[in-house]
Amino acid sequence: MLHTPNHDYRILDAQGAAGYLAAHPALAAHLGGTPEDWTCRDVADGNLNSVFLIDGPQGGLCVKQALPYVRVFGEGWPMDINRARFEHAYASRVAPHVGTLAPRIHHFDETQFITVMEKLEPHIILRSALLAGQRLPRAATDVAEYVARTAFHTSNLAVPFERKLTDTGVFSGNIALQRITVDLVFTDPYIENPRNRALSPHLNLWAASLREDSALKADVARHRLSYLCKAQSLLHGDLHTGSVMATLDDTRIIDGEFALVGPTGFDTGTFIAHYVVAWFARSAQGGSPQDTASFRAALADDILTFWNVFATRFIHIWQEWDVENDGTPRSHFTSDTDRQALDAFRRSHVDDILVDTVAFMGVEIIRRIIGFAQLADFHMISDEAVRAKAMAGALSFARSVLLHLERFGDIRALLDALTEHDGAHPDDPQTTRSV
Ligand code: SR1
Ligand code: MG
Repeated sequence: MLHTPNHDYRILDAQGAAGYLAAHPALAAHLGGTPEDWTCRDVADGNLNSVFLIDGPQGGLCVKQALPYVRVFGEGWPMDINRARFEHAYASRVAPHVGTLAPRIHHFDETQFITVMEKLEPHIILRSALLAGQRLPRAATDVAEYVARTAFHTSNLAVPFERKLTDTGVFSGNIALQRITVDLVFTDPYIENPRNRALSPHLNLWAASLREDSALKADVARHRLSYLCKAQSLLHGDLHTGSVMATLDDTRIIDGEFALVGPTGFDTGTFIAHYVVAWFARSAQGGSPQDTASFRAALADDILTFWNVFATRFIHIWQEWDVENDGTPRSHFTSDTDRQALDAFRRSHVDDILVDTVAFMGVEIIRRIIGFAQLADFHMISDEAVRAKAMAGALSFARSVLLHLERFGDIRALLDALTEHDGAHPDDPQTTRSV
């Protein structure tokens, strides 16, 4: 039996979504005409929610509803629909800082857990673009800008701790989705769990090798604790290439339902992880060797750009910030020497975020191959043996990075390591452990 949060809650279908808009005159006015003139499409693509696009003679809208279960699994996996409230709270909290890097929200319904937002057109999901071999070079820069702004402005570097703790209080209520992350990202891939979907039998040895890797599990424990305890800034919490819609010259970040106050590197690391996955999957997606090499070079460039823009913009925003905060009180930094010391601290702070970024990237890659939530990047490869080889390369890279974090204080070292793991073999997980 389906547990719903209130008696009025109704799950929408495409017709219901159009009817919902028709019942709200301000929203219906966006579409123009009458409901008979409208077309409605179910475009749900993610794991959790319903999403509909409704077009009318004058415009379109996107209607998103939180379902009380995991959409791609069914009613057997209930899921708290209050996530929609946290997604809305997140969008509202970051809106003053991100401008048009997020879609415009027109309406939020606390009873039906429905968000009505701007229909993004002709934007496409960044992952779909990358899968089609299409480069959207602005995306990496824009997402870096988005993370730099949200991370800085929601941190103790920008605001009094009272404001920061208020955010922490609000988003610490997003318990159900933090539980998903703790389980699916940090825990399940290193145990036997029926939810795991490692490609069998090809990756059985890899899955066993991860379960038996004590050093790796201790490292992952450190990063899991960091996710739970390191309250640096408000995070998107699920910032992968499916959470970005873009054109050649416009980028929007969507889907902040996993929001929490946590380590900034979780957002940057998750985003980079999905470029790395695209890099490893590329060789098995059927292009010519030249196409593969040039697309991979572009992906590596995007990773470099993403990190460099994030680091530069984060420091610049911080340098320009002339408002009292509790992280770096102005009374401590008055002389030239003080200011030089502060600049050195800024650089070391961003260096620390890079260490976290690389670690969370590694954890995210592993869970996307061994765990429940898999990726089209690999699943579009129909030959399972070929798919397994591409996955083994990514696993080898991710594990090596996690075991040797000290080698990756520079983003270029990370990019250089990609090719070292490209030929990793699915049957031989141990050989690549020390690379
Ligand atoms: C049960 S939800 C699985 C995954 O989908 C979301 O996009 C998050 O990445 C989550 O881990
Ligand atoms: Mg999502």
